[in-house]
Amino acid sequence: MMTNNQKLINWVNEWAQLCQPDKIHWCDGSEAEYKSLLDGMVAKGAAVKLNDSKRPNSYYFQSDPSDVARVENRTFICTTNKDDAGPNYNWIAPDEMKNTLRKLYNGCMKGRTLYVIPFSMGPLGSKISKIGVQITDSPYVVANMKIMTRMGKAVLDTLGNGDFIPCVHSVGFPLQPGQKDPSWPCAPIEQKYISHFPETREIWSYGSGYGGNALLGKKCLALRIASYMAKTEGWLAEHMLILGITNPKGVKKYFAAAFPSACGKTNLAMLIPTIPGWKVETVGDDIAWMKFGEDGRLYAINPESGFFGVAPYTSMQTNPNAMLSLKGNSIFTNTALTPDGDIWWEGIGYDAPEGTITWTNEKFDPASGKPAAHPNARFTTPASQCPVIDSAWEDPRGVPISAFLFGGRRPTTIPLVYEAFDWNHGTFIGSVIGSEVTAAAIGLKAGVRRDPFAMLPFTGYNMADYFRHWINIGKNAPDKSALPRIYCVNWFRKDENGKWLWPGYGDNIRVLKWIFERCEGTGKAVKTEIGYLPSTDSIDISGLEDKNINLSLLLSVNKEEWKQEIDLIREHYAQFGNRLPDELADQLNELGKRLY
Ligand code: OXD
Ligand code: MN
Repeated sequence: MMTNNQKLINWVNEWAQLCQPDKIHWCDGSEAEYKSLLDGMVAKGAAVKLNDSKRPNSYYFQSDPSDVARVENRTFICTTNKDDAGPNYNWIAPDEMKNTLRKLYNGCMKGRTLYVIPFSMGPLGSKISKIGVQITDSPYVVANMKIMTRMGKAVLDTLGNGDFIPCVHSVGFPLQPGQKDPSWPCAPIEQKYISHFPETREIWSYGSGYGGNALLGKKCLALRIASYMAKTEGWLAEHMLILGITNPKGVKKYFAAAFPSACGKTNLAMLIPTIPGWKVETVGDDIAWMKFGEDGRLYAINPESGFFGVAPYTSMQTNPNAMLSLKGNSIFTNTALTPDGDIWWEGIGYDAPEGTITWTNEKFDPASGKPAAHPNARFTTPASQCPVIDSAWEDPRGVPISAFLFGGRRPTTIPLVYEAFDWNHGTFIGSVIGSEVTAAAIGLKAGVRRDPFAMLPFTGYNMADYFRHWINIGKNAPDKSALPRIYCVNWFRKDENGKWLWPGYGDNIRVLKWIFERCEGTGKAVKTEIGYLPSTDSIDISGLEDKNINLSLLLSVNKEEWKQEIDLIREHYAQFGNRLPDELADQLNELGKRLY
C-alpha cells in the first residue's frame, strides 16, 4: 500500500469486501505498470499491439457491440429531492439507488483484480485541481486513466491525509471459476447504471467499460460532480475547450468555448489559422474549470491530461494537429485495424487497405455500406503530444480567460458571430444554444435540440439552478469589468439552396480575430436587436476572394426567423417552470420587445 490515508484504506477495504475481487492492485502510475497491464490484455486477446514502426507503443481495442458510447438513459443524478435534479435528468433517490447497486456490486469482481487509481483532475498541487480515487476491475480503464489524468503514487503523496472524491466502477461481469473472460466484459444495458450522488460527491458506475461511463474522472467527476461543487463553492466547471490565440504583434489571449457534440470542438481547439501571423494553441479540448484570480479575472485549467476524441473524420485535412498527436503512445477503441497493424477510419483521408478488419472484427467490405469504424470510435492520446499544446497548459494558476464562445449547428437564424450586450445577456445566449437535428438522424423530433451551455448531459443538478449560478457568477464577480466577454458563433449557416455560407475550419480564425479585436477595444461592431454584430468590413476575409463569401448574409438578422426563435426559446424555458431565473425571462422579453 502506498498511503497512510486511513479513510482511503478503509474505503478500499469496504468495497473489496463487497465486490470480492481475487486481488487488489494499487496503481503507481508508472510506465512499467502501464505496459504490463496492456501486455496482459494483449496476451489474453483483449487488445492488439499496433505495429511499432507505424504507431509505437499503441494499442487497439474492440468493445462489445452493446457498449459503444455514453448511455444517457442509464445515467442518473441522485439528489435527495427530485426537483434538485430537474427536468433533464433521470432521477432515483440516493438510498434506493445505493440499495439497487449494492446488490449488483456484491461479488461483481470475482475472478478479477480490483485496481485502485488515485488521480488528479488538473495539475498536481493546483488550487483549482481535485483529487479522486477510482476503483475499477477494468485494466482498460486503468490504462486510459493513465493518459487522461495525472494518476498514481504522486497523487497519493499530494493527497496525504486529505479528502478525495470516491469513484466506484465495475464492468459488472464476475467470473465463475474456469469461466472464460470475454475480450470486452460488460453488463446488459438494463443493468448499466452511471450514478452520481452530488450531495455526497460520490460516483457509482456499473456495467459499462466505455469512455464517459467508465473513465470516471471525465464527464462524471470533472463535469457532473464538479459542476455541483462549483455551484456550492462559487466557481465554474464547464464543457469547454480552452485555446490561446496570439496576434501578429505577439499579444496573447485565451478563449473558452462550449459547443454541443459534433460541432468540431477538438478541431477549433487545435485550429491552424489561414491568416498570416496569427497563432492558436491548445490548453484543452473538452473541459474547463475556472476560478477568479486575485486580479479579478477568471482563470481556467484543463482538468484532463489527454484527449479522448472521436476518430472518424479526423484527418490531415480536418485536424492535422490531432493526427500528429496520435503518432504513438495512444489507445484506439472501435476504429478499424489494417493488415499491417495500424488503425483506419472513415474520413481519415485515404482508402482502407485490402484486408482491413472492422470494429466488429469482420473483414471490411466497402461495398457493404457498413462502416469499418464505429461512428463513436475513439482515440486516447496524451495532450503533451499535441504539436500546438500551449506552454501554459499545465500552469497550476490556469490561464486568464478573455472571452467565452457559445455555438451550435444552426443552418438558419443565427449569424456567424455576435457579441452579448453584457453578462446576463451572455448567460441567456448560453442557455439557449443547440443544434438543429433532422428527424431521421437520431430518432428525435426534428428542430433545434437545445443543449444549454453544451451541458445538457453533464450538469449534476437542476439546469435552471445552473443558469442561476451563471447569473450569480456575474453578480458576485470581484471586478465586473474583468469578466470575459461572451459571444455566440455559428459556423454552419446555410443559404436558401442549402449551401454552407462559411468555409469553417482554419478560416474560423477570422472570427476569432474579430473577437480578439473586440477584447482589445478595436474591433468594430453595430448594435442590433440580438447583440453587437461585426460590421461587414471588420471580418478579415482577405485571401478568400475566390470563395465569394457573402458576409452580409452571414451577418444578417432575419427578424421573421428570430420571431420563430423566440417562440422556440419560450417552449424550451417552459420546462423549468418558476425555477427559471427572472433575469433570463427578462432577457427573452427584452429581445421580443426589440424585435417586435
Ligand atoms: C465527449 C462528449 O465525449 O461530449 O466529449 O460526448
Ligand atoms: Mn465532451
